[in-house]
Amino acid sequence: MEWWKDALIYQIYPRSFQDSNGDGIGDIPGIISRLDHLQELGVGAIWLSPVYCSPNADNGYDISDYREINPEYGTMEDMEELIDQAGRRGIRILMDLVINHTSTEHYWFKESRDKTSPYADYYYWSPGGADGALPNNWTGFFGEDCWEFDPQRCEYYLHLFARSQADLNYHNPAVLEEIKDILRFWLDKGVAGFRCDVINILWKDSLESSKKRLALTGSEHYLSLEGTHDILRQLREIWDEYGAFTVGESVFVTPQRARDLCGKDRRELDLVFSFEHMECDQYFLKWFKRKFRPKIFFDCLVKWQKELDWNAIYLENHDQPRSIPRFGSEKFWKESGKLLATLVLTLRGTPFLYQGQEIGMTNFDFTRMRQLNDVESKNVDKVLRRFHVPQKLRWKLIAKTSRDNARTPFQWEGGEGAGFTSARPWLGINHNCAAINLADQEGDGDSIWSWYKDLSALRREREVLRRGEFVPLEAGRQVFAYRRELGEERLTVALNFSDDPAQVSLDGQLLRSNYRRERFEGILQPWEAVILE
Ligand code: ISL
Ligand code: CA
Repeated sequence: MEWWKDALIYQIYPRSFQDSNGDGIGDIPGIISRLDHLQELGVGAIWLSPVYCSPNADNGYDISDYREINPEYGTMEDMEELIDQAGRRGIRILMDLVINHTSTEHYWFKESRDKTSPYADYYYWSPGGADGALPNNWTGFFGEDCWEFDPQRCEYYLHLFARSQADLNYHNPAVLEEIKDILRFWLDKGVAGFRCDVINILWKDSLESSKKRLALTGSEHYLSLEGTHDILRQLREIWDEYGAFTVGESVFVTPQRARDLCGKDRRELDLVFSFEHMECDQYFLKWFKRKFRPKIFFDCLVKWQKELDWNAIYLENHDQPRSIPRFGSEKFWKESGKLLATLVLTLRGTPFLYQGQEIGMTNFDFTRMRQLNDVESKNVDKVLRRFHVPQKLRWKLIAKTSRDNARTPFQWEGGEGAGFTSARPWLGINHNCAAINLADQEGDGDSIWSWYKDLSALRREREVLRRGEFVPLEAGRQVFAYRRELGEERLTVALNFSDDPAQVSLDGQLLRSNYRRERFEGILQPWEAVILE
C-alpha cells in the first residue's frame, strides 16, 4: 500500500546515463548494466525520461510513436529486460507520460494535416486572422510563438512548446481513448506507473486571445482548468485497475491547485511536482535570475510541508541547473552537497534524486552556444538576438539557465569518456570528471556518494524519517532546522546554508554530521548538516 511513500525515486535521463554500444548515446542496456549502482543507493523506483520513438527535437519529449522504443536506446526486448531486471532488484519502473503534445512526426499529426482524415481534429488547428495574423496572442514556454503554419492544411496548429511539439486536442474524445490504450499497453508490460509531463495544461478552454500581456500570455485558458481534472479522473480509472502510481509535473501551481490534483479525495494523481521552491532565485521566469536567499527558500519549503500532506521532494531534474552551484556552494562543494542530500532525504514526502546528484555533479563548463543541444536555449538565443542583446550577455543568461547544465553525461570515472562512452559523447562531458566521479567516491567513506547511501539507509531504517510529522524549528537567514516526529520518536535536522559558522540551540544526541564530529555543542560549521536524536 502506497509503496511510494517509503521509496526513494531516481530519475534517469537515458541519453546521458550509460552508453553500452559505443555510439556516444546512453541507452537501455547501459541502464541495465548500472542497476547495481541504483540498488546500492536503495532506490525503489526509476523515473525514466522518455525512451519512446522520437525525432529528438526535445530529446524524447516529442514522441512520434508511444509503443516503440527509440532505436538509439535499444529495442522493446531491452525495455522488457529492464523492467524484469529492475524488478528482481525490487526496483519499479515509471515511464514518462508526455500527452500534452506529440511530435509532428507522429502519424496522428501527419494524418491530421488532411481535413478529411479521422485524425483531422486530434490537434488544435485554426485558420488564423483574415490578414494572415496568428490565431491568438498566446506565447509559448520556449520563448517563441506558439502557432505554426502548416502549408498542407493551410492552417496554423498550436504548440505551447517547440514547433515540432503539437498540442493534442482533448475536446476530441478519440484522443483520450488513444491515450488510455497507450496506458494499458505499458501497464501490461509491467511498469509501475507514470511521471506525467506538464499534466495541468492538457485542457484548453478556448483559443481566445488573452488580455494579459505578461509572460505566458494565454495561460488562463489552459492552466489547471476543470477540463484537465476531468481527464485525470478518467485516466485514474485505468491507473486504479493496475494499482499504478502517478506523479504529475504541474507548472505554476499554488498549494490549493496542487491539492486539487493530488488530494486523496480527488482521485486524480498521487503526487505532484511543484515549482515554487525552484523559483526562489528568480523573478517570475527563470531568465530573470536573482540572488539565492536561503530564507525565502526555507519559508517556501515550510509552506509546502504544511499545505500538502505529502510532497514530491526534489532539488534537481533534467530541466534545472544542478543544485550545488545553485543552493549550495562550489567552494564548500562536498559539505554543501551532503547538506542538500540531507535536506532531500529528511523532509516529509517522497524524495526524487536526479542522476549525478548522488555524486555532486555540477553545471556544464561549456563556453559557446555551439556546444549546447537544448532546444529551449537555442530558441531563447534566437529571441534575444532579435532584440539585439549582445552575444556576451546572451551567453551569460543562457549559461546560467540552460537545461543542458543537468544533461551532461554521468561521470562514472575520471578520464576520457568518463566511463559513459568509448566514443564522442552526444553532449560534452564536464572536464571536472577527473575530480567528480563515482569511481573515486566509491572508495571514499567520506564522499558525497557514501553520504547519500548512508542517509538513504537511515531513512529506510527509521520510520520517523519517512512517515513522521514535519515540525519547523528555525528558518532564518542561514539556518534551517526542523523536527520529524512519530509517536515517541523524534529526530532533529539542522542545516547551515552559509560559508560562515552559525549557532543554534537544539538538543539531542548527535546521530549524523557531515563534519564527522563526535559531539555537537551548538555551533554549525559552514554548510554543516546535523541530525540529532
Ligand atoms: O524547463 C522549464 C523551463 O526551463 C519548464 O518551463 C519546462 O518547460 C516545463 O516544466 C515543462 O517541462 C516538461 O515538458 C517539456 C519538456 O521540454 C521538459 O523537459 C519537461 O520536463 C515539454 O514536453
Ligand atoms: Ca548507445
